[in-house]
Amino acid sequence: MSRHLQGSLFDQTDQLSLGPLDGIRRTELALGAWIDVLPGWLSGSDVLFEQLAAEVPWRAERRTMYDHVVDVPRLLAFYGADDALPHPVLTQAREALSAHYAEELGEPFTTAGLCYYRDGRDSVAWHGDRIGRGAREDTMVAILSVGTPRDLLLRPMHGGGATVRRPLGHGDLIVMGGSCQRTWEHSIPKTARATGPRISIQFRPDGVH
Ligand SMILES: O=C(O)CCC(=O)C(=O)O
Repeated sequence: MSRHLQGSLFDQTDQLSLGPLDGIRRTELALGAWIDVLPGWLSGSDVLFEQLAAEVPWRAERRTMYDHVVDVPRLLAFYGADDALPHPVLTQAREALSAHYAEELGEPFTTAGLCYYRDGRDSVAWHGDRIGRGAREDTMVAILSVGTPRDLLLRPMHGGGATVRRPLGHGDLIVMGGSCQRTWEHSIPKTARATGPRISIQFRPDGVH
């Protein structure tokens, strides 16, 4: 299952470890939305990529688009609040995020959604995480990325603002917060460039999808 991953030149350790979250940098977006970004939060991230690619029970989904049924262009896995995560470092990451944002979020991160982008043809279209409470309430979605960086784009949902672009891979962390899921949307566009595989792990509080 694992596609060829060109490892990071800057992260050559096999030792998986999470850095402190104090260095995370916030960028305020318009309309009460913000993103926090911490490049290289996880060291040894190529090891985690290989393990997740090989061991997670990835699901290929299909969905109806107009009158066609099409493949969802990425592989997926979902871990509910009571499910054991596929690697202990992900449990540590979820605990560290829950502790760091406890006061601001007021509840822990509980679930983990995993997406596997096999190459540049895999993608996710513009959307906000608005199935559930994200449609009505401010919340947070924290995404840890491993493997080859791909651009995450963000834009205001109703237009009128510049698109924000953040390349994410090799252990990078982004947290989307405030009204981000309601007032902004995000995507991972396809790319024609030769691109290696990436896995994203999204931590969300209960009831946010
Ligand atoms: O892969 C990513 O970083 C974004 C994933 C995402 O937006 C989603 O699955 O809702």
